[in-house]
Amino acid sequence: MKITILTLFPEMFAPLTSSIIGRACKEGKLEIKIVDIRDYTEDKHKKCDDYPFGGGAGMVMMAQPVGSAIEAVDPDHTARRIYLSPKGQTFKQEKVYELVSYDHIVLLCGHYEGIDQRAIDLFVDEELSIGDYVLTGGELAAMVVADAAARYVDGVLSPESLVQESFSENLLEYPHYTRPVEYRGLRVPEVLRSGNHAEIDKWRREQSLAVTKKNRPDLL
Ligand code: 4GY
Repeated sequence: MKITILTLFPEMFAPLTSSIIGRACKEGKLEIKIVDIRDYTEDKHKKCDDYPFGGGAGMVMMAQPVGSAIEAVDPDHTARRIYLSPKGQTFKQEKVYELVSYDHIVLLCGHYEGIDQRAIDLFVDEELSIGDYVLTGGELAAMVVADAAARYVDGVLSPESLVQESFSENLLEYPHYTRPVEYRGLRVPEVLRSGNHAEIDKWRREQSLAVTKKNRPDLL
């Protein structure tokens, strides 16, 4: 899978070169390409934003650099082109499964007040929001989408890590414990040290149900 990220702030994506995602890229399982929209402006001063028609605060990203950048990275429009914005449909796990079915996804990051609507109308397939809050730019949202998709690419995570998720589908996860057995007076639940796997499964299921009921009753 290839993920291309279009942004005016490429330096914000340094975190994707480390950790699990960074390793997957180095091993060739995943390709993440960060592209600077500014490299595609036709303005002699490399300008990529301008004042909004109709007035108001802030600046608007110009259609030309955005359009040229998208056409350069996906000339035959074979990629799924996604704009990150609070106006989009909410990004959920089902969308993660859909995205990993594409060979190439392009994540477009807006900044300032947003992107000239004509670039979105002409070049974008869908608009996604990672949640109901406003960020200073789409970069953090693009990282969320890239990270969530990357963990389903073959060989990025161990198969065991992914099996557990589908097993407990639509419930929140049970609590996890590791050594030591006692930390500041709190002991690991006895059942987890019993070796009785039927009892352990039952306890974990009960814990999942309890935390879901408390924090996310809408999921039940
Ligand atoms: N929420 N989900 C989000 C965001 C910032 C103005 C367009 C979000 O995805 N993106 O808050 N983005 C805005 C800032 C330009 C992007």
